[in-house]
Parts: sequence; structure tokens; C-alpha cells
Amino acid sequence: MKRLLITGAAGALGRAMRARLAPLAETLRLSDISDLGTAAPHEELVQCDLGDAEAVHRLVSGCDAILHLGGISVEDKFSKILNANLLGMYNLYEAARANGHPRILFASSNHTVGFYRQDQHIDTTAPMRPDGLYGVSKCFGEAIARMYFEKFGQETALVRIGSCMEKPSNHRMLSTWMSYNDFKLLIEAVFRAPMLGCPIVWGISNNDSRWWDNSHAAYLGWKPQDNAESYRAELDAALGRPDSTAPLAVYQGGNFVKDPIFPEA
Ligand code: NAI
Ligand code: 15L
Repeated sequence: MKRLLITGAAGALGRAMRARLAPLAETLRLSDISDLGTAAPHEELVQCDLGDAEAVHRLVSGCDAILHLGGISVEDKFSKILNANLLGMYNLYEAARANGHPRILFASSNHTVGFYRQDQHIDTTAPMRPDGLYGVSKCFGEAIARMYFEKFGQETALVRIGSCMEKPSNHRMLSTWMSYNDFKLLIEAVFRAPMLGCPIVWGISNNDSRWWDNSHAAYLGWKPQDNAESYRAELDAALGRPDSTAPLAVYQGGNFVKDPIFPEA
């Protein structure tokens, strides 16, 4: 493709994907509210607040596809979540509608279903059970994407990322981990698929301990290659046996279920 927009490009996943995705497009348009460093020859840098509708319209103009990573990524004050994750999603989808419906990969989250217990195995038909306002904002994001698909044919992959990082850092992540390489392979599959639609996809590696079933999305041809199990011995040695009654070991959302509602003041 000619131009791929990556929002949230200054964040953890944006930084991890920036070089990995260079072969996918002639130009990467990288955007964030924070500083993005120096542009390489194939990069365009655009600093913008997702809550600013006019700026988001300019941002999306001329893009063939969007990797939407930008937003508040943990529990926070509702005003911040409202601006970045709710208003930001609306602005992005209106901008996409005005600019020929570029395909979108939306970084949703396992916190849409965080109150399921870890002994429950679910697929994408399971009702949402968000574990905080952050999780609720991802439920909203999935809903607005779905509405734009039904009404306007806007294609989006709703990727409920588990824990995407270098390696799993606790026993919960033996189930939720997705390696950077598997995320890159998923992004390629989403943007290369002849027909996408608006599927929910669980963003996890090929983990032995997974709770989530991706069989409905087999048509994407995504075959995650890594398996968090290879880190189990290392985690056992570093952390010992986890307390089986603690939220981290009971709920799919782990410690997010314990987060308070943060006061605005
Ligand atoms: P991050 O917090 O490191 O990056 C998010 C980026 O969005 C930041 O650079 C931040 O400056 C930017 N941002 C925040 N508010 C903004 C606004 N109003 N306008 C423009 N940019 C704004 O998060 P990370 O880990 O890179 O995650 C990326 C996405 O994936 C997030 O949407 C997150 O919710 C989602 N996700 C990540 C998971 C993970 O394991 N890393 C798990 C599940 C979901
Ligand atoms: C998320 O949604 C967060 O953005 C990320 O920071 C991790 O905490 C991840 O979920 C997780 O559940 O491990």
C-alpha cells in the first residue's frame, strides 16, 4: 500500500511496530500526541490529539489503511478516556468515512471481558464483561466500529490484545501474551486479506494456556508462531507459585478488576 497511518506511534506498541511495519507501505504516517522523534525517509510525523476532529480529518486524509493504537491504555480518569478513546474513535471513524474508508485495525483489549474467570474458555460470542472504564471504552470502540461496518461497509479488525510485550512478566500472561512478531504477522494478515469484514480477533500468541478461541477468524490466514509456555520455568523461578485466590490468578483481566474509579480532581 502507499500510506499506512499508525496512531499511538510513540507508545510501547507503536515503537515496537515502527520498524517492523516499514515493508508494508511506501510511507508510514506516524502520529501521537507525544513526541515521535526524528522521521526516517519513508516516514511522516504528525503530532495530534485524537480528540481534535479537524486534526484527525487531516491526519487520515491520503491514508490507505490505519493501525489505531492511540489512546489511553490503562485505567485512568474518565475525562482522559472520554477524549482519547471515545471522542477519538468517533473522530477517526468520521474521518475514515470522509476519506474513502481505509481499512482499520483497532487495538481493542482483553479488558472488554476482564471479569470472566480464568477457568472459563470463551469465544467472541461471549457477552462483554469490562473490568473498568478503560475496558468500557474499548467496548464502545468495538461498537462504533461495528456500526460503521453495518451502515457504511467500513472494514475493521477488532483485535482484543491480551498482553503484547517482549515476554510474559507473570503467570497470567502465559495465557494472554502476544509476541511482537505475532502482532506484526496479524497486522500483515489483516491488511492483506482480500475480504476482512469486522471480526473480533483475540490478540494472543499460540499459547498452550490460552482461554480464547480464534477459530472464527481462520480465514485471515494468521498463524501465530510463538508460545508463552516457553517462559513458564523462567516465571516459576522468578516469581514462585502464584496465589490462586488473588485477582491476578482468578480473573482474565487480572489486577485491572481491582482498579478504582479515579477521581477527576
Ligand atoms: P501506550 O500507552 O504505550 O501507547 C498509547 C499511545 O497513545 C501513547 O503514546 C499516547 O501518547 C497516545 N495517546 C494517548 N492519548 C492520546 C490522544 N488524546 N491523542 C493522541 N494520542 C494519544 O499503549 P500501548 O501498550 O502501546 O498500546 C497500544 C494500544 O493497544 C492501546 O490502544 C492499548 O489500549 C491497546 N492494548 C495494548 C495492550 C498491550 O499489551 N500493550 C493490551 C491491550 C490493548
Ligand atoms: C491492556 O489493555 C493494557 O493496555 C496493557 O498495558 C496490559 O496491561 C494488558 O492490557 C494486559 O492485560 O496485560
